[in-house]
Amino acid sequence: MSRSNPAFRIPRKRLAGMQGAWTKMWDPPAESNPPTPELLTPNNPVPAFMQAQLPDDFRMNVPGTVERDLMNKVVMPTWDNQKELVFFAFRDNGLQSPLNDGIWPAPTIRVPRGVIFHCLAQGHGPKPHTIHWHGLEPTPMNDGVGHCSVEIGHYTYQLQPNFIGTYFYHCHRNTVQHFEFGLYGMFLVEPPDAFDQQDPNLPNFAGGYPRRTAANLEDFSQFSDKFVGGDPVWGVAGPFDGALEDPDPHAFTVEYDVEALWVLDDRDSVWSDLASNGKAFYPGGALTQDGQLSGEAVTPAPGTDVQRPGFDDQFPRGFFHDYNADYWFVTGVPVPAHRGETGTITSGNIVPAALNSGVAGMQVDVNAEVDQVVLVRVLNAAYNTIEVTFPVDVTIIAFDGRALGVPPYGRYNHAFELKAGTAYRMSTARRFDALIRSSNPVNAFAEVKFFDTNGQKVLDPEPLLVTARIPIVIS
Ligand SMILES: [Cu+2]
Repeated sequence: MSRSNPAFRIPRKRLAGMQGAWTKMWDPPAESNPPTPELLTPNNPVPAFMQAQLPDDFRMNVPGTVERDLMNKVVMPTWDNQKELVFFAFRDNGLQSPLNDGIWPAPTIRVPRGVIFHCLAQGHGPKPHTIHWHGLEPTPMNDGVGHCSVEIGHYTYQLQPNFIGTYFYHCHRNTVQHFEFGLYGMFLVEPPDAFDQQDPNLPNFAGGYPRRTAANLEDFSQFSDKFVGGDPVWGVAGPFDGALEDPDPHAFTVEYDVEALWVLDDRDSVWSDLASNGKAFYPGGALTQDGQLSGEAVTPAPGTDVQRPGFDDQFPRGFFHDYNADYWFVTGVPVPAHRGETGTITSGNIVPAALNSGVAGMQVDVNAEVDQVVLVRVLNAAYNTIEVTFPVDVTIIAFDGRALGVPPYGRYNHAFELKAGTAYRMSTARRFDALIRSSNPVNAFAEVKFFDTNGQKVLDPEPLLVTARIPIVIS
């Protein structure tokens, strides 16, 4: 297919005269509710789509704008009822009760490539916080890295997602604490027309499946009926008249029937126990001579302005190296295992449409039909290294939000087959997208091995802590 609707073009700005917008910003905004530089009118169709499709569950408060409230406390009993874990959850302010009571991981943001995306971030509790759009390309003020903080209050983030793929968003202040406590969610960039069709009688109903994601599957004949190619040099040596990618919105994409989200995370319940004592974490808590937490502010060096967050933080010495995971999760579903054990997550987990930008049917454990195309999106949200092993051959189509073999970076990489039983190892915050298409029934488990990376010496083996099993049923 080919489409040349000019609306699918992404207008690009010239850098001349715009250097300031691309210069790293080293100081946070001085005021608590800073204005968004160069604020445009958002044209993200998803909030209106959600309101139309989910009138009982979702209300759009600001036109075209996604909302995220930070620091909503969620307390979740562990699977063995031995502990209670505290989460610093994001909340979608448009969600109606009971879904707005606190969700972890946060509701998944889906957005078409190329739209002007706005997110109104608001906070509770001690400031400051940010939202960092991990792997995306906002301007510095909108990037949400530590020194560009949103003082709690509100700020409208503005960005334009340019590449179809799997990303996530997270608070980037005191990151090891705030990320570890669950201030994150997924951010999925879809083809430009992913939310255009709103007729539920049509097969590409915007709230269901099949959907499409970026891939180059020219060398994989098993996907030939689902794959659309494109101009391999677009944006590289080919036309570059203001469009970053081929004007065909489906160029270098593959259609998939089933989508599964694996957000792989670990928690240290002792960190959770200390959550009520903010000074145990940030800022100012200190170790006394006998190694106890004093709760007192560290005496600043002479002339030091201790009011500059991000510059003068004084963490208890070594505290954030003391991480001993004892609970594990797959997309919020507990892994019923203690250290040294193997646990299988429950079957039949479906992400509600209201927590997935109105798209119904996203799975955790995989339940598909023979010959269907299954897309598995995987994020390592643990504070440790993990290994993922599939029971069937899979095709790896993307790393870290960039589709392999797809312009403009496609010259340097390509999709590849990962054979059944081959471990795929990944560090914190990394993502990959895998396709499964089996012509035979499957009733097996993917395995996720969670390791203890912290404190390792170079070349020392990382102890295996727990193995999680994720059911994969293809019938
Ligand atoms: Cu935070």
